[in-house]
Amino acid sequence: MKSKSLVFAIAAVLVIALTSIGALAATKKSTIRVEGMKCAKCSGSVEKALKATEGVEKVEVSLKEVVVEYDDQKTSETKLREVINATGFKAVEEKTGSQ
Ligand SMILES: [Cu+2]
Repeated sequence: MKSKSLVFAIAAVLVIALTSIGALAATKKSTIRVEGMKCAKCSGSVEKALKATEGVEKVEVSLKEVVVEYDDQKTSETKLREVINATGFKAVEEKTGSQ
C-alpha cells in the first residue's frame, strides 16, 4: 500500500517535470511591424529570410507586419528583427505580440 502511493507520487512528479520541460520549449509567437514592404516580392524576401533562420517554425507576412512562430530556445525576437533588417526592410520597435 505504501509503495503503491510512492509509485503514484513519482509518477506525478514525472508528469509535472515533463510538462514544465514542454512549457520551456514552447513555441513563441511574435508580431513584428515592418516598414518598407511594398509588394508581394518584398514580403516574399522577408518571408524567405525568416524561414531560413534556425528555430523559425512558421511565418506569415503581410505588407505591414510579420507574424513569426519560433522556438525561443533556438532564436529570439531580437534575432528575428536583425534578420528582417538584413533584408533591407525595417523592423519597427514597438509592441510585441509575444505570448
Ligand atoms: Cu516590392
